[in-house]
Amino acid sequence: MEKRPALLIVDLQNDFCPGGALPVPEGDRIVPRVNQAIRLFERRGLPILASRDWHPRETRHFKEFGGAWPPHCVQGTKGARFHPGLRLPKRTVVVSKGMDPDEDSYSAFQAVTSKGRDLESTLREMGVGDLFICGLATDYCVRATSIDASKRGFPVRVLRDAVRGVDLKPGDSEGALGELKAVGATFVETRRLAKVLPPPP
Ligand code: VGL
Ligand code: ZN
Repeated sequence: MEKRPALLIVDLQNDFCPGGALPVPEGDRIVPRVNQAIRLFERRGLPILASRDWHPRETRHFKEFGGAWPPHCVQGTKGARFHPGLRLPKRTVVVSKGMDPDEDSYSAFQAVTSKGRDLESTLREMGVGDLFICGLATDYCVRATSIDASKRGFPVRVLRDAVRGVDLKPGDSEGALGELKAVGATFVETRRLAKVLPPPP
């Protein structure tokens, strides 16, 4: 069967947006673009997936327990919810990661569905080829997810205007985009997305 493209929205959660616990500068600005991408995939009946950072209260991922980050995206909290402006269709496949208190888990390929299924087997079962990736943060989860996707044979297309980075060190996001290019990822602007997707039925 012909492979079909899918949209993967990475960690577009309250805590990664301005006002949240680990805000990505302008993280919320991408919401209208992501919604635009969702509409295009929805109209074509193409798979839509959303990952979420989903931590226990105590994890070595947090500063308090030896990690790098302030507490964020704690399971069941408001900060862990998807941004309220995000228009996820009911059929969206949500995958969660970061539940292991001993691991950082930046990649959505370390995430599982509500039934405990991993992302890779979920994508294969849906017949996914190209993976269109958007969301937060460019220099962490978007980076790790895109590198893993490439390694596993999914051609990666980053929605260039629908990602934002933390930039703990200035230039981290630009560096990450360079790395992604080096592993074969390509970039597309949301307004050009309709041109690179198969036409709607
Ligand atoms: C992320 C920092 C800490 C991410 C998750 O999803 O990019 N970044 N935890
Ligand atoms: Zn995290």
